[in-house]
Amino acid sequence: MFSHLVPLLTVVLATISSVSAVWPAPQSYSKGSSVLYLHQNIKITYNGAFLPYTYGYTAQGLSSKEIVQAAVSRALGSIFDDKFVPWMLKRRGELAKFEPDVYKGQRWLETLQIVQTTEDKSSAFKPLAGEVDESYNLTLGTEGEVKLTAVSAVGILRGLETFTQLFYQHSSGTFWYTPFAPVAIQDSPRFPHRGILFDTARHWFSIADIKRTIDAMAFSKLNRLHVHVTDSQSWPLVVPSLPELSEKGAYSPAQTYSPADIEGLQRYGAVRGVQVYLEIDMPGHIGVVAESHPELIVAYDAQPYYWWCAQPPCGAFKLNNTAVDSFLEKLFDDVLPRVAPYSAYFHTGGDELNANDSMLDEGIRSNDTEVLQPLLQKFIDAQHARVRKHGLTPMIWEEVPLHWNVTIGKDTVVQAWLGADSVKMLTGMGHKVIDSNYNFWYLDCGRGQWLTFENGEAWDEFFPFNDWCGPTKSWQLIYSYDPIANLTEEESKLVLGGEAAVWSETIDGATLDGIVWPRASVLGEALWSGRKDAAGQNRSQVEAAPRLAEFRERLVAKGIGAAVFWQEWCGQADG
Ligand code: CP6
Repeated sequence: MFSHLVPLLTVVLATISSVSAVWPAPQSYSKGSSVLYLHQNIKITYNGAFLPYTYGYTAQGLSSKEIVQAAVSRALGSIFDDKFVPWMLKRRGELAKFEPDVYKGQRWLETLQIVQTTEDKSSAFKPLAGEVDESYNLTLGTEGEVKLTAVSAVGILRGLETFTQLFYQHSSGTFWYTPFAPVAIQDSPRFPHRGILFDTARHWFSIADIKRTIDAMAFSKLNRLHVHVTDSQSWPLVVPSLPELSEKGAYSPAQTYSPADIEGLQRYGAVRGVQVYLEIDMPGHIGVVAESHPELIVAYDAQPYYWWCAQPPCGAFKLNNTAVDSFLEKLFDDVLPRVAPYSAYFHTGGDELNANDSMLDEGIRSNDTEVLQPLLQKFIDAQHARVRKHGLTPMIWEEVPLHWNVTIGKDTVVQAWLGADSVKMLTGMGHKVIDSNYNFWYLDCGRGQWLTFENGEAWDEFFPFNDWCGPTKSWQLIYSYDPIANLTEEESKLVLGGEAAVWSETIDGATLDGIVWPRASVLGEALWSGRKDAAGQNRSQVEAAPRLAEFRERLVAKGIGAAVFWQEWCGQADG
């Protein structure tokens, strides 16, 4: 019955012994079969000068040198501390065939020469898409000479992540080696915006959870963490000039983010080449503000919820209201200057606004889109003017221009989620776009998010699957999606990249890692390497699978609880 699977399995097994599991795949990669051992006191030079490093060193400022220094400390730490033995070759005695004989002709890698060819601009650690060149060249000669060259410090960070993936710990315990010398890698990202959307409103996540996520992102060459920090369910963001928002709106006093927490996360990301930026979703998805400012919100308690919003509780800002406007002036004047030193962007939401909400607004009393459109236009214009005034670039969900016909600036980045047609339309209109196609890149799907009921009565018989967007998006499905597949060259240029969505209705800190990893790393390869290989062919999941399996083991070695995606047997060496 399963005989059709046999050829496929054979192909998978045949590729494994030659794996060198760099993930995401570099644009160009050649390797040999000579062994080089990594010296534990390896000397590092940075632009010709000796670069001291200590394990656990963290950058204090944001100078290029400190950032490179900290990245070197982390890279060597992960090689020497993660204790990563090549798992797929150690099964059933295969390790002996793969591992070098430590008593024969050792060549040592004693110096790593790092060269950065241009000075970083002041915006280097909070870049707009395309503002920082992340490319790098990495060569390891057979005599142990190693050179990493990049245009920017962030490029050096990317190259160091690749460097760590070339090494294994020897099973004897005291040697670290690469069996792939000589190595020549030239690498650069296909898309500048490679992110994760992280919802901290449906569930609150600890700072440790978010930092661990940033670690795994940097390892996967993902570079944007979009924090969807508020929604109708909770307001964890402490705003000093409006303390009642989190006092009344957080799930508990402990489940909040202080300004210092946010700044700490932004700095943690910045030194790893991951920009952390915030979204405060409005005018919908903001019901929780009614806990402290009921006069600004409509439909918070409206029933049944599905007449007013996509998921309970509802709640939207009144669209044409001076009190709302002064509130937002105060909110933005507090939040935006705090995040601006570390973000280029601020996302003002705009998704899933339900026209019925304004029927409950005593100043409007209408759900006629002809009436609402100019009011929404004015609302968006005002918020985006505030974002720009504080030196940030606005981001927004696709419904604002596509569903509501609101005109937005050409600087604004539009986040699409409803499908490839939206990307086509938006780029056709000349907008910059990031793609979060929910049919492929929503990591929360397929988890029974919904309790379908009315008046206390369950609809179990009608909706036993209880999903908005199930089934679960497999890594293969995530891998298969090409955000530019049906676009013209002109349109493709406007696609800055994409984000995997981690909506957190059914995710908390205890289950986070296994839901996000390694699937977000698969998005990492789709956006860093691109869907197509150098020959213009779609990348093969058969080639990717063993590499991803090794990458997943490296994530686990770093303390990330990444999910398993095939049985152990599949990773065995042939022969
Ligand atoms: N929350 C917010 C959500 C979703 C969106 N916005 C969402 C909608 C549909 C699916 C999954 C998530 N939970 N604020 C849409 C962008 Cl299938």
